[in-house]
Amino acid sequence: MPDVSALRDRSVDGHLSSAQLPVVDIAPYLDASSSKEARNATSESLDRACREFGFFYVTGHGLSPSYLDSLLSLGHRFFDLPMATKESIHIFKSQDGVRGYQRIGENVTYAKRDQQEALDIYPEPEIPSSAQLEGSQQWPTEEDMPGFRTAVLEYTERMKVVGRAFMRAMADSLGHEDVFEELQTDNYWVLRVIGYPPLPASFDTDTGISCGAHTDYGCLTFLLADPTPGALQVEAKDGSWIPADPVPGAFVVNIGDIIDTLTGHQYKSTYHRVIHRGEKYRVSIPFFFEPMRDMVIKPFAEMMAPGVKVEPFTYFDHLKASSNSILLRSMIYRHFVANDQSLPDKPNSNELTNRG
Ligand SMILES: O=C(O)CCC(=O)C(=O)O
Repeated sequence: MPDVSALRDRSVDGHLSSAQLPVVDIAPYLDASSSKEARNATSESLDRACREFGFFYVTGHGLSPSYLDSLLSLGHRFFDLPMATKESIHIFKSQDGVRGYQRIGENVTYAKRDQQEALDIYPEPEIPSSAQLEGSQQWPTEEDMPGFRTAVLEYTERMKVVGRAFMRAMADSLGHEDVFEELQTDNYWVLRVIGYPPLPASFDTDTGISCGAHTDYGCLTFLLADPTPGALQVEAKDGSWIPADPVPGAFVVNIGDIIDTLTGHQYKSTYHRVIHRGEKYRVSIPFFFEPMRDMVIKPFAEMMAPGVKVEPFTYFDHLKASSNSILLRSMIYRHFVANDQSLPDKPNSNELTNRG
C-alpha cells in the first residue's frame, strides 16, 4: 500500500505563492472524432501537470456551468436543513458506519478535527450488509431534498465518463494500456458533499483547520466548489502553498495515491488543505474516481526508483484501511447506544487519518 508512515502533519505551515496551476483540456479524449494531434497535446499537457504539480484545472469535460451550479445549490440546501434532519442520517446510524452525515469536527485529519460538516456517499452493493463498506446508503428523504438522490447518482455516472477519459490520456502518455484499460472497468467512486462555515478570526489553527493537509487515496479527485476564493490551497514542490481558487466551469483535479504509487511517485499525489476564512458558508463536492474494488495495484517497474519495492495491494483493502478510523468511532457510538447511555460529545479523537 502507499507508504503513509512518512506523512506528517503539515496542516498550517507554509506560505502562499502566486504561482498558477496548469490547465488541461480533456475534450479530445471525450470526442471519438478528435485528431491524434489534439489527443497528443492533451496527454502531453496532462503529463507535465501530473509531474510538476499533481494538481490542475480541467476544461472541456462537457458538463455545463449551469448543471454544475445546480449541484452546488443542492449542496447548500442540504446543509441548510435543520440539524435534527441531518442527524437522522448520521454516519453512526448507517449499516456499515461510514455513510451519511458527519457533524462539524467529526472528520479527523492527522488527529485534528476538520471544521467542516459533510455527507458521505459510496456505491451501494447489490446485497447490502453490515460488513465494512458494504452497507446501504443513507440519503435525505425526498420530502426534505426532492430530486437530490437522483441528481447525485446521475452526476456520478457522468463523472465516471470524464474519469475514464483521463485514464485513456494517461495510457497515451505512460503506456501500460492494459492497466489503464482495467482502470476504466467497473470503477468504484466516493462522493462527499462538504460544508464549510467560515473559521472565526480567533480560531486556533493548531486544533484543526477547515480540512487538514492530506493527499487523496484513490486515482483522481474532481473537485466541484462554489465560487468562494482563498479556501483550497495546494502544496508546491518548494513547500509553499498555492491557492487553487475556483474557475467557473472548470474542475480542480488532483492525482491520488493509487496513480502516485503506480508511477513510482513520478505523478504526484500532492498535499492540499482548506483554510476558509471568507465571509460566506462554502460548499464543495469532491468526486473520487477509483479503480474497481478488487483491482490489484502494482507499481510500474520501470518507473520505480532503484531499490524501492512496493508490495501489490488491492484498491479495496487500501480503502478499508483508510476508513478504519471512521468505523472505529461508529462502533464506539453503537456501544453507547446499545447500553442506553447518552452519546459523548467527542467520540474518540484517535491518531488515525480518516481521509486522504
Ligand atoms: O473542499 C475542498 O476544497 C477540498 C476537499 C478535500 O480535499 C477532500 O475532501 O479530500
